[in-house]
Amino acid sequence: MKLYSYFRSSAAYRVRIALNLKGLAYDMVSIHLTKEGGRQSSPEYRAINPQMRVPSLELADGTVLIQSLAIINYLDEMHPEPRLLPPDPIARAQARGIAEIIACDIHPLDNLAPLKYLKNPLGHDQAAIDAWYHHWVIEGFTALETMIRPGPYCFGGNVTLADIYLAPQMYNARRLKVPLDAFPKLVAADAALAKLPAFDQARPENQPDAE
Ligand SMILES: N[C@@H](CCC(=O)N[C@@H](CS)C(=O)NCC(=O)O)C(=O)O
Repeated sequence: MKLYSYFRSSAAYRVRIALNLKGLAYDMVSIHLTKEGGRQSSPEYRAINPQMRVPSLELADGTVLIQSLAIINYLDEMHPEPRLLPPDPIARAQARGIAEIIACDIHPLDNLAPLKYLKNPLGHDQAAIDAWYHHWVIEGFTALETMIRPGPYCFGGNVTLADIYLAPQMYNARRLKVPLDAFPKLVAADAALAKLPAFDQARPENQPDAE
């Protein structure tokens, strides 16, 4: 398998964690998201992923999957162990709910493309863009803080989809200097996850394209 990734992309980071948890080997192709105006916009990459975003996962037969949640669900269906969703339907829905708050309600507002759009054409300065970023992370994290039950991960002693989404979003929040004092449960779960090799190896600074 070939993963089109970028070291700082939190969506690619999620897929790297899932691949590591499943023990699946892959080749990594780095798509630099800012050099030359963003290489995700090149015609070559557009032919691979029409949305021009990372991650994309190319399977052995050349099929390309896009969107981290779809990719992770595919990996979980094809390689059920270790399972990424709790067996109990209620716990499963709760784990998915956490992943979706991050995937659907935090990350899309704070992603590269909308932040660039706030700057140009909308004309906002960096302080306003940073305030926007912090606002949506803090709003989402405030909900997540009441929802997780660290023990030590988001839902007890087994890593779930919720953890795969939490760790990259915490990395992003730290990088953009969002204060995390109000989120001790999220910080504790993230610290426990950081000790797992699958999470550590997926960290941006441990990627071959890290800068
Ligand atoms: N919902 C998508 C998000 C993919 C995405 O937006 N990736 C970002 C990096 S985290 C990207 O490639 N951005 C490029 C751009 O905005 O031009 C997923 O979960 O895979």
